[in-house]
Amino acid sequence: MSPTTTTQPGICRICSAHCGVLATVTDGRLTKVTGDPENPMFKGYTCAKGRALPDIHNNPRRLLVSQKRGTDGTYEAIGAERAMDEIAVELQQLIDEHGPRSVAMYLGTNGLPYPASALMANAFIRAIESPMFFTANTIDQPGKQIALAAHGHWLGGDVDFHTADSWMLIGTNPLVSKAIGIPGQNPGQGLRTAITRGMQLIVVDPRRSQTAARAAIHIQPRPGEDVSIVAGMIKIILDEMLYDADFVAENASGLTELAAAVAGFTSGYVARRADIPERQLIDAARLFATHGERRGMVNAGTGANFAAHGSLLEYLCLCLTTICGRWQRAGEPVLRPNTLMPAFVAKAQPHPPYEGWGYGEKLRVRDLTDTVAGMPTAALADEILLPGDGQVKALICIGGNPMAAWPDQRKTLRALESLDLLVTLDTEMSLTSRLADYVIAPMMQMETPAMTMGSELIKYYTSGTGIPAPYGQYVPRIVDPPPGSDLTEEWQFFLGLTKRMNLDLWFVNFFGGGGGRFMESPPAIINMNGETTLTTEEVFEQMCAGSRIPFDEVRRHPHGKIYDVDDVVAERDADCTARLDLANAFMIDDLGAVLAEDFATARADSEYPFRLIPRRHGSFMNSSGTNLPTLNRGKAYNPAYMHPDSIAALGLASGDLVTVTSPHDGIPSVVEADDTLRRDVIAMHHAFGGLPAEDAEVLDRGSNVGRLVPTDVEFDPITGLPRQGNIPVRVTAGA
Ligand SMILES: Nc1nc2c(c(=O)[nH]1)N[C@H]1C(S)=C(S)[C@@H](COP(=O)(O)OP(=O)(O)OC[C@H]3O[C@@H](n4cnc5c(=O)[nH]c(N)nc54)[C@H](O)[C@@H]3O)O[C@H]1N2
Ligand SMILES: Nc1nc2c(c(=O)[nH]1)N[C@H]1C(S)=C(S)[C@@H](COP(=O)(O)OP(=O)(O)OC[C@H]3O[C@@H](n4cnc5c(=O)[nH]c(N)nc54)[C@H](O)[C@@H]3O)O[C@H]1N2
Ligand code: SF4
Ligand SMILES: [Mo]
Repeated sequence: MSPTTTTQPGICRICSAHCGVLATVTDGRLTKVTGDPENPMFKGYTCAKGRALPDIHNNPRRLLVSQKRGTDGTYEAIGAERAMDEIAVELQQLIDEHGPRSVAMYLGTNGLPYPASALMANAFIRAIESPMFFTANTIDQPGKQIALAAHGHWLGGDVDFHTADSWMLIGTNPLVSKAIGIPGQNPGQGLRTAITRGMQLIVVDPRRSQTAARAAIHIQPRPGEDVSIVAGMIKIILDEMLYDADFVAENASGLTELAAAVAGFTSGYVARRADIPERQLIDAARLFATHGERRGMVNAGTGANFAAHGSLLEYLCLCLTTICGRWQRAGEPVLRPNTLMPAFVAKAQPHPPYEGWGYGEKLRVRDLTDTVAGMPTAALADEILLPGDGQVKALICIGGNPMAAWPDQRKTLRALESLDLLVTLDTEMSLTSRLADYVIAPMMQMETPAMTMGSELIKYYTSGTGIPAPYGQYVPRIVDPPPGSDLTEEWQFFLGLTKRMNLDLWFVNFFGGGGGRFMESPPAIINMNGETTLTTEEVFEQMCAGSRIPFDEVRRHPHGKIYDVDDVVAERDADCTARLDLANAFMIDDLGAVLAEDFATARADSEYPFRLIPRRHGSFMNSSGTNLPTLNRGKAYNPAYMHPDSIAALGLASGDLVTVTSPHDGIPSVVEADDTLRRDVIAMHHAFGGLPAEDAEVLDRGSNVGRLVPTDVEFDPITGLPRQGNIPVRVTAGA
């Protein structure tokens, strides 16, 4: 019999680009994923991760049935419904005995592909009235939302990269990460076109990254000096009167205080501190402020955010953008009008600053609180370990991998092992699943209906993200779950618990983090009580109620469509008095603290002569996919990349086993020559490695960078984000 083959449009949601793809199913198996030339937004573009979706689906390590841990530590299969019965009983017991705060939830990066899952998980935790809802956001770049709260937003939205004259990227490599700045929809092509058009790119990165290699100016500083660099650029732009005085007079307050606060960051001082040519800093400031029609923005990424003072860095990026007047103005097109989310009126005016932290649930450690960025994930292990009222006893992890990705791996291990109940929803026996009482096996990307709402929503978290067009796509399930499997859609797991626990379940139709504060129409509340026969498509319909383009219309265009939304930014309201704040008291204080740092002594620490910085792997999304031979090409570890001269100076050779030691802990690794790095820097991909006892398997698993990071030594006092980058380390021979 000849095989039956169908090919139809799908959406890859491994990263926030949400590429429209073509998925081929042969005899009930996903066999091929390629770009979709008929997709008007992506025009056939995909990356290696998207094209590996068949291997990801058919991965022999994939869980096809949920697992339950026995008393001897081994796992056996359990039906999803049965697992829900047991988990509901255990959760109820914990809540009765210890209160709702004893149950916590953690949503990781694989919440993104399944918009109904994040929403329903959040609805569940609210239904049990636990405040302990955590996401990966607070170990990512929570300073972005903190900065927006402190500075205020521009209601006209972002400037378009595709028409900009200059752009500055700090500690981000969007050609690989597709995360920010250069729109993630074929960023290589987008950047090429922009440069041909005459756009001048400035990149600040201790590594000559793929993006930095294309820059007009690549500043290659010591890691962790981004605050000084941006403060120095602001000073030059103010001193030389290159800023947009009219825009500032009308829309901002605090210019005098900002000028005073950056006064100490002279170009000579910044050059010495960051170890960069003074001339380059001046050139970069002038270029950014004056090139062409003076359009373009500045965005920072994980590299810059992890190196301490992330909230301040993000705040200064907003200040630089604002003093140069780099926001979309009245009469210009709205860059990211919603499609599957509600229409809104973009206006050329500020939304004033608002309270961003210090409210809501208090953590029992480090004076941390809930914030606009969410609860501080770096403190969740402490909340599990610390006895007493409010102690967390149960954790539900959705599409996240704490053992691979949280800071302080040993502490995380102690915490997870001490839980009364650990449940993961994961496609495989991840490092975290291996400690879980129950592992719920979910359906995967092409087995579930999909839509692009997530790629619209992301713009509310920070500027420089999201699909820059009125684009939308919906696709139904493309392939059935494998024969013999017992898989659940994640949102149904939460609905299942809710029913068993007799809870009132309602959800807001999109899940907006801090950004929800400046959406025009409040999210609709949908009551899910008594729903028993709902499909994912129906949940999506509810989520899209009130969308700018009706869900039905989007559904009619399986290859995705860019809609003819002819929206321009409206004039400011006559009575608008709101102002963007250039001198938030916390931020100005923190800038003073940076200036007061004794940077020379900190650097002269001969015990830890290198600084370890993060970088993303082109083939993997964090810990996902690292065990797939098609993606890892036989190298399943994360090397310690070093400049060849530095390797030689240590008497080592590329490929040697080494130990990388920070003041907190040590990990094994393998050195690999990389001449794109500064000589005083080591770069490693995070989220690799096994459990601490498995260090000998470094060549098969890599090693865990998070183990080098303490959570309670240097951390952002608002978000709890520890210093996950610019980590002082030494490298010694032998693992
Ligand atoms: N030292 C250091 N630490 C870091 C970082 C760093 O650069 N350096 N980066 C930080 C950042 S930015 C982030 S976002 C976090 C990431 O933190 P996490 O989100 O916690 O980590 P991931 O590795 O992305 O976890 C993804 C999990 O989802 C599972 N998975 C894969 N596909 C699916 C699916 O379809 N459904 C479900 N349910 N699960 C699936 C994978 O098996 C894996 O266990 O880590 C942070 N930690
Ligand atoms: N292929 C792939 N794509 C991904 C991911 C992935 O794992 N793989 N992860 C996704 C996630 S969860 C996120 S949060 C985003 C992250 O997206 P990005 O923030 O763009 O992450 P990277 O690509 O690692 O780029 C960070 C850059 O910062 C530089 N850097 C390190 N330290 C410093 C410093 O102190 N100062 C400065 N100026 N630069 C520094 C590094 O050299 C690196 O080039 O990517 C997303 N996309
Ligand atoms: S860029 Fe992101 S969404 Fe597009 S194919 Fe690659 S992983 Fe998938
Ligand atoms: Mo992230």
